[in-house]
Amino acid sequence: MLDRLDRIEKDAARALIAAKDEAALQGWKTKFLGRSSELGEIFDGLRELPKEERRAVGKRVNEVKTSLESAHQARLQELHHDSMMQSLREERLDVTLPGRPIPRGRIHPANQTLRQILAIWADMGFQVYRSRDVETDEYNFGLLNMPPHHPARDMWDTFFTNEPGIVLRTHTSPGQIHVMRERAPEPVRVVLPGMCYRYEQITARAEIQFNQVEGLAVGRAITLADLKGTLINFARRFFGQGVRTRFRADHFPFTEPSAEMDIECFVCSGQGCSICKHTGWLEILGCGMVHPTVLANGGYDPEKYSGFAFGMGPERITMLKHRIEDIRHFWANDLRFLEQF
Ligand code: FA5
Repeated sequence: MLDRLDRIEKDAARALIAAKDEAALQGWKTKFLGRSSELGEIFDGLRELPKEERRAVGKRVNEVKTSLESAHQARLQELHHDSMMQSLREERLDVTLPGRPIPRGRIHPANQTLRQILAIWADMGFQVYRSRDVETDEYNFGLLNMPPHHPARDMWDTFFTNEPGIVLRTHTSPGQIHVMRERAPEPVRVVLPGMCYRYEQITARAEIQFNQVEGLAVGRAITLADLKGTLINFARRFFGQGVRTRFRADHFPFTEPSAEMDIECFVCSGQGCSICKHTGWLEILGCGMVHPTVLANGGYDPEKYSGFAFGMGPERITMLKHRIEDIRHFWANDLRFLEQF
């Protein structure tokens, strides 16, 4: 029996060296130390041995068991250590290496201005109203006091679609009718931002696609003084408190009277330069008192209600602000341009 125990010990030692991973080690443990192992069998049979033999075998079997258990523990630690060393070797990480810069996106300069403009109007109590890009001829022109064949339609070179009577809006003004028809007879104070489309010759100042921000206020006893005061307030908030402004009479079929608003050229401080075409002034928007016919088309009685409206171009304003010489930069997607903002 003692020889048998010596043999078990030797076999186990040999097999332990061959166990190269934790799964193999677990198999080894079951085989040599498990309940149905040879050693377990000897333990179970101890009671049947003659008394004098039982002592010696009992002592030896306990020795072998303890020695196998500590050998197993040592081997387990060895395997853990090996696998840790291996992962340290394979997953080496140099934490002192400089990081790779992640390219950061930016808000498009036109949208930066658009957001700034809308934030100011929101602060002044104007709600943002989104209106559609594709319009009917009636809304883009007719309801704005330009019936078919009205010569003023020529002010807006239009993209017509294959669908008769459907156009790409040439300005945000048709949104005025949508808002009024939705809100009448309640008072209105809204701004309408969005893309406009014109079949124009593309030049340094004119694109075929550009943003406008329309404004509309309708209520009782709104006057030209309200229009001027509100727009001057906006110009001061946008361009700075000291900005000088002026209004020039103009014509739009949907406003009466109509005007254009200029700010003093900030490049030459009104002295005259190439940016302001030597006038000392820069045009920033068109405006006027809503025409009675347009008020009526919107559902308001022009005898009781009045209102003002305006339309400005964020790209042109951005050009003035950042002295951008060509509007084509806006949609050319040239990173050298965009990264400057
Ligand atoms: C209009 O479109 C009127 N609907 C504005 C208006 C609204 C007047 C309400 C009265 C009451 P105008 O065509 O001038 O007006 O355009 C207004 C602004 O849009 C211009 O001042 C300019 O900033 C911008 N804009 C016009 N055409 C272009 C273009 N081709 N490219 C870039 N911006 C343009």
